[in-house]
Amino acid sequence: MQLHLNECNYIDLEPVMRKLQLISHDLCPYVQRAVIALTEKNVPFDRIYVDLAAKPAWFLEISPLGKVPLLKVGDAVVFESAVILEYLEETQSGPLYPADPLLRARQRAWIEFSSAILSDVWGIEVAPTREALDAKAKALTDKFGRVESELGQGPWFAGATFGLVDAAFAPVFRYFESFDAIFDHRILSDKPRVAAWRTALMARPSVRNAVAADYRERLDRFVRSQDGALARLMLSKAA
Ligand SMILES: N[C@@H](CCC(=O)N[C@@H](CS)C(=O)NCC(=O)O)C(=O)O
Repeated sequence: MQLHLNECNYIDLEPVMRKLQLISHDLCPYVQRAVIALTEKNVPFDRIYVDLAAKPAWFLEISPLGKVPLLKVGDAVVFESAVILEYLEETQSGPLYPADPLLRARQRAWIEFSSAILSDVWGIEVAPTREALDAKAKALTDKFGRVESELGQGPWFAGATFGLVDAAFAPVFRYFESFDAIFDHRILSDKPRVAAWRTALMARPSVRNAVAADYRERLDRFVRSQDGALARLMLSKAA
């Protein structure tokens, strides 16, 4: 379908009218960001899962970095979760960013910050030694100190309205359901605003339903498979 603007210009509406496809992995927090935003905006989409331990040729062909998520819009591919969030914001109704450019810029920056947090979280999952794990826990404690200072009265990052920063941070907190059961990390201790935000996020239906019902077992299996310091703590807890 083409929308004619004048004699020689038109916008091709085909891609935006086709059902979106999200190329996913069952544990990926960056995928969850996109799922949450799509759900909040009531956008129908198909989810296609890829085995990242044995990436199929079709996936390697369309994923420049060999990573998920990918959003397929017709034949076009959008990669990088933060860019996918931006694209959804620009093309779908139900705004998840404020209108003010400065507020938007600051929210984009906090989404970037959540990616730095996810990187430390990954460091905890795969840390080979207790020292490496403790270093990542310390880095996370400091970063969440920053988040505590930034948060207001809630319930969401920017106050009364759920937004993209919430979608970006929610998958971070999901890890803490596992971490809390494994070791006394104290990363989120003495941070009442972070604690309240976490509770609100984990109760949000778009967040709860962004993963399969057995996500926790799958994550625990993954941690065990890494055979690192966290896996050893997990085993000693179970013994
Ligand atoms: N910066 C990327 C990170 C995505 C990412 O790290 N995805 C992981 C899974 S959670 C992945 O696909 N890893 C496969 C690999 O690195 O080989 C984004 O925000 O989309």
